[in-house]
Amino acid sequence: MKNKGTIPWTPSQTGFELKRKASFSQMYNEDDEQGAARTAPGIYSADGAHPTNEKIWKLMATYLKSDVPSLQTSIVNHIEYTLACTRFSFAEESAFRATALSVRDRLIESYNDTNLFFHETDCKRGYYLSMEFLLGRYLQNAIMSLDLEDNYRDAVMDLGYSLESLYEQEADPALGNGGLGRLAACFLDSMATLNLPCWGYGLRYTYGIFEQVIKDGRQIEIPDFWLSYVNPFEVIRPDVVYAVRFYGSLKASSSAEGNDRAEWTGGTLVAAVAYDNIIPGFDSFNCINLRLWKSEPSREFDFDAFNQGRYADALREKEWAESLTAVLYPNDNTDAGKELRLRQQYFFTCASLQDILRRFKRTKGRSWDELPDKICVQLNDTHPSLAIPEMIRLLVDVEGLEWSHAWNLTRRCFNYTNHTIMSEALEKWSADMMGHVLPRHLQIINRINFEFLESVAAKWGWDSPSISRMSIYEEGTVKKIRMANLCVIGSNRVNGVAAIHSEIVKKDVFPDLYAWFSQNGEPHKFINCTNGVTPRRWIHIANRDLSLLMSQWLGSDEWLKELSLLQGLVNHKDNPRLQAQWLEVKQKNKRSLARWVKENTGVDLDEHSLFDIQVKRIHEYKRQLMNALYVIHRYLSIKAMTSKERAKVVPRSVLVGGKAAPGYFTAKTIIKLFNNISKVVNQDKEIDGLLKVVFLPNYNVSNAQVIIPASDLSEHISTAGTEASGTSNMKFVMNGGLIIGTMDGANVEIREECGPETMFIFGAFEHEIDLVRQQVRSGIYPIDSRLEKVFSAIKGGMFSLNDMAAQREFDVIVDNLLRNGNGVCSDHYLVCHDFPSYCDAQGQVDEVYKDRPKWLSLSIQAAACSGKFSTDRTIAEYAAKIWNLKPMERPAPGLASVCRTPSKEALVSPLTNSPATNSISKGSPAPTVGDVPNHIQKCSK
Ligand code: NBG
Repeated sequence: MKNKGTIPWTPSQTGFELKRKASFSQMYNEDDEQGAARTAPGIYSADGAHPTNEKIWKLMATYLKSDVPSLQTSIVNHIEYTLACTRFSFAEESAFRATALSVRDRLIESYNDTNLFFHETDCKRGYYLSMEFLLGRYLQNAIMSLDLEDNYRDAVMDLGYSLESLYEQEADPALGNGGLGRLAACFLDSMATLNLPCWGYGLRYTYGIFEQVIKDGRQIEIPDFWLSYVNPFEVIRPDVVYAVRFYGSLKASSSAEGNDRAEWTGGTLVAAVAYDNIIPGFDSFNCINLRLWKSEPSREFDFDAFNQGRYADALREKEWAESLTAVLYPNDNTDAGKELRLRQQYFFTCASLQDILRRFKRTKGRSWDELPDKICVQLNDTHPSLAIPEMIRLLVDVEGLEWSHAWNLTRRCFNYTNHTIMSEALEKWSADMMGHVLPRHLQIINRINFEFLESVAAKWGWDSPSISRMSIYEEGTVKKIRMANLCVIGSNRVNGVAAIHSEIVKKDVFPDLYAWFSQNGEPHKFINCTNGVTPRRWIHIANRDLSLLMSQWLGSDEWLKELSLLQGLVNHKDNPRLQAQWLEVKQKNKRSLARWVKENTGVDLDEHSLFDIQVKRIHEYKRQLMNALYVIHRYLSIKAMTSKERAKVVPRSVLVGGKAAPGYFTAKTIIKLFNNISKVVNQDKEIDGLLKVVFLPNYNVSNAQVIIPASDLSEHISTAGTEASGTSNMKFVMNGGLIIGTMDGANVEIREECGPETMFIFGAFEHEIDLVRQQVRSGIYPIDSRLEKVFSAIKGGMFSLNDMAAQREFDVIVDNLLRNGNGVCSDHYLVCHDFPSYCDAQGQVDEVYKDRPKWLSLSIQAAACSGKFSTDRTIAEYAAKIWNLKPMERPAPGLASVCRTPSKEALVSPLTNSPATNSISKGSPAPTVGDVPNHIQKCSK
């Protein structure tokens, strides 16, 4: 992401102060040699475990300073002492790494002190378990969050580098597939910013999502070895290691309650090693953690095998262990169903839960009954669902609790978010495979299921048809375990990710479970928490000019923490001055994207054309195909026009990007179709300037930061009821792009918030879909004449580029859309049905775009009303409705002239203002946001 060119408004030049409460640039005193004072261990705790080593104490009594010379010293120190480069000659990549390490130093201090605060106040903790975190680049976000942009810019400039070009050096950590993983990353940002005592847990894949290269119009997958230059931000924890077992055998051991305890022995042990990634809050001194696990062999070599000359055998175990976290499964909204994936999932949940329980047990005198008051765990989709039986295993087999006690505690700790209604994504594991890989877990799942069904049968009878649908097991030739049912039964709350989706979850995905729990004591189990995105990354970093413009008109940048404040812009939406500035920012962003497109595809774009963008994973339900068909229609229409008619056409650049799962043939054909359309259209001199089509390669977070701010129009056109929420729709709107879309996912709520006039809505409604499909099956399915022409153009070879294989694939796609009737609905996603209304909506887009003041007014209105879609709102809802978690803002560090001191009288509890030896009695109030302890003492210099 680059911020090149002129920035329309510079706060400092106009005497405008953007003040942050948590500014690390203020953590030193110009006249003082020292940085701000750090907080003493024991200061918040009930039992006051004070430091004993005064020497260490004194050596580390203050924070690192972050003035320009201090940053420079820090950077060159890392250049020489960490990277072993010479200070006088180092490459830009080394400059990036050294800068990153200097940032990490500062993050570590805050992170340690935040942890100390959480630990000593013994607050309840939230854990977000996700197999995916699509973090995007780290450096800029960290420097921005620490409020050190100016200092770092000056510091590196003086060393001969531009901060922006250092940002470009960073690999994009892409440990996720799409929306679900990016949501998890936005959530972490908001958890830290809201000062919630939360941590994320995930896997440290050696290879993230593949890099997409387009060759001859087709997607080629290149492994993403993102660690080739190491990750300077992570902190390896060789001392935080857990053993994870696979396979093996079971021996029942006796207990008062019978056979509920088991001894699981043998099999293969793998080590899980922790890698910490510090997540800074914005305008807060809190830093939280994303702990990622890497798999390693439990012992390096099998020396016996090695000594007997079986070198390959000796290495096999190592390879086997390391393969666990080697690659992210590149599937989106589909279930891989492979044993390696099951092992990854177990490895992840086993290590995370051991870590969570270890932290819980660290406080002396704990009772297990406190567990649900001290921890809550969010399962990001079913991927971490083995955490439920794993918790029971740890409590029963390791900690010795009775089954019913363990089950009761477990159910109250877990919560499950459903992210999709695609049946192919609802994970089901073969019971045989589970029994082989995780014999104890199969046993535990059996018992959970049996007891649950027994309770249902007691009320509804064993012959109720609901029983088989509610069962965790799906009977059939291969008996399967429905992980989603396990999640619902084993969780306290179940949520969907947009209002419409949460309703579908209740009525279509889990209707029987919903009915059961509603009628049997858990009426509030199923809830909704609409997704969001973080405005820090998606406006302030991705679109700095817009961010500044918003602050300028609102008179403050408070909106970055309270996005609803953007509402204040609505009053100005028709102000010509704001409109002119708004347009200028948009044009500049379009120019940047045009440059990016030229560099990456060679295509020249007209920056004054309407930029129409659809970027997301390629999937039939998202209907990129319908977009392609419309582009062909538009192309054919322009070709058929007289020059007079052409003069009225709004020039368009249609940009489409996204990765297809490597094994998803149809999705890959759609990419090929777009690329062929692009070739044909862009080379056609006759329509030059009126239409351009580009496939944007390798869509990822960094590229999204360039792409999204440049859109005039973005496409969110899934068949109603299929897209759980979508989150890019929110990002586009915040950046002043209007939406063409269906009444699906979060589009529905965006329309509610921003006003129907800001969206171009079309297509069947969710409640109509079943009926339409029924009609299609019975043969009532007229094909629009415009679409017929498009089909004949494709079938006639207009886009084959003489590639017969491609032509056959395109034919199959068209044939499938047309194979309906006689009980068949092959156009499952109803492309043909929605096509005419889609064309009409596109026509309205052109009309509104011609009236530029009107378009700008709508664009400002939409962005101004997007406040609901900040993850700050989403996470505050999770905290209140699901986790029952309170903010725990760590007190602001003292200024340089004060220092921490371990002397008794100085140690005053932040909660009571009384000496810290006072214990925190149960029920004492948690510190509220803004409470600053009175523990900082003046140094007698
Ligand atoms: C995706 C949905 C999106 C949604 C994100 C985040 C999965 C399984 N689901 O619509 O398709 O926005 O989750 O909730 O990736």
